[in-house]
Amino acid sequence: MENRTYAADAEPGATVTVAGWVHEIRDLGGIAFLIVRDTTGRIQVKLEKDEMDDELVETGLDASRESVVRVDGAVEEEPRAPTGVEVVPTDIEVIAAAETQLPLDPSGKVGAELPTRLDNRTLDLRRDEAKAVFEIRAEVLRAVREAFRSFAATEINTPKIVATGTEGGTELFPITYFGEEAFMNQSPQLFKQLMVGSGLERVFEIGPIFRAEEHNTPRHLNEATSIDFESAFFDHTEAMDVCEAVVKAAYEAVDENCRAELEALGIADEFEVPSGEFPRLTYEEAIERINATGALDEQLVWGDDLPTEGEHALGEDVGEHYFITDWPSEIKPFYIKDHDGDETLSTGFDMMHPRMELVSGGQREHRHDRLIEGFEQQGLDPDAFEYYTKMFKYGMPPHAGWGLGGERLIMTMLDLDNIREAVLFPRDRQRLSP
Ligand code: AMO
Repeated sequence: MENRTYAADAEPGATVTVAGWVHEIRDLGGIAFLIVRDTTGRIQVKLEKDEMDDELVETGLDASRESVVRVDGAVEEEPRAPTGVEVVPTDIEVIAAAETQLPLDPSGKVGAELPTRLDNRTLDLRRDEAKAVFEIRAEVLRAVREAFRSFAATEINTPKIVATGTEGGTELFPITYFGEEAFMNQSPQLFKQLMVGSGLERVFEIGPIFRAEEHNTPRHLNEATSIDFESAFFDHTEAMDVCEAVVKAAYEAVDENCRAELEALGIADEFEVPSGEFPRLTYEEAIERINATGALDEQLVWGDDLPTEGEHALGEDVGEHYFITDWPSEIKPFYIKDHDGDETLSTGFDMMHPRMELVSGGQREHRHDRLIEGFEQQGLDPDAFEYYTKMFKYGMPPHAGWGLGGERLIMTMLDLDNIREAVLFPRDRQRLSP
């Protein structure tokens, strides 16, 4: 639309064309106000019944809520208007009329349940609160990319249709690929590792991962966004340093550039950028601390995975982002390297928010023979991964990296109850459309 002015940019004295949605009509008798909303905010359009052209006033008054309209007119100062200005119209056009029965109320006055909101995401995202989450999500991804670039990492894109899984066979979505069985990729793990042996050395990817998890929880998705990092000549501690810096960069950018969105979400005052170094607890310390809280009926012993209640108890105890390092090798994937001189202890780590796990990572096994052994120990057929293992015969440097759940980062940052709030069109057990 030529010469369109955003609501937030309308200055007194200007002649403008504004376009957006009918947010509300306030009819006070002799005078009425049409509130038009666009991506920048709202603007009041004045309708004076006795003084203005009848057809113009009627078009304005008859426009149904959420219809798309264009208004030409003069901007005047009006201290009583929500933004201190109003448009005195010379022309109003209803570009796309909305039905009077709406599936949800975009003004937010009448609340709607999450499934209704997700079924009607377009209307839902006309609400400031819902929209704010995705403005922040975009800023987080921008900041994360910038942080990776500052660490000289190259952004890559790897296949999402693959021949084999890497993160456990039960969580794979099978598909048919020209008559052959294939899968949706669970993680760019093997591809990003292959890249550290290439001339790129240090890479990152932001892309979808697919997990056929059966459980339907507020923190699991069947399609999630993974923020992956991998670097040649890094050990697990160096990978953790980058992980911490990237997460802090995301918080700092939101703190600096998303004040209006934080206000819309009602968390502007309490929003805090994590300060100081994230504590690094060993797995052994973690289970001791969980046991000491008394939160679990049974004491954890070496080799146990941390149950969700245990994670919660520890998260409350620590009270900030933290790492859990030095996991037992047997509960970490085949590609994680063991500590030199102790095959039972892995270099794997998790990075936790007090509410949940955000990241898994570690140093990788780069020695070909050991890698093959790892596959066999995990009951995987190394031959199916030959495209990957083969490259470890041609000069694969020591390397480390991690994967960060994008939605979990947003969810914990904004204190959202449900991970689905951070996805436009979530995929879960019940939801394949829209
Ligand atoms: P992992 O399987 O732990 O590790 O995944 C890494 C992070 O991705 C997020 N995540 C999910 N988020 C929402 N719904 C899901 N179903 C889901 N699954 C995972 C979590 C998790 O911490 N290849 C390794 C990473 C690495 O070692 O580099 C991996 O995929 O936040």
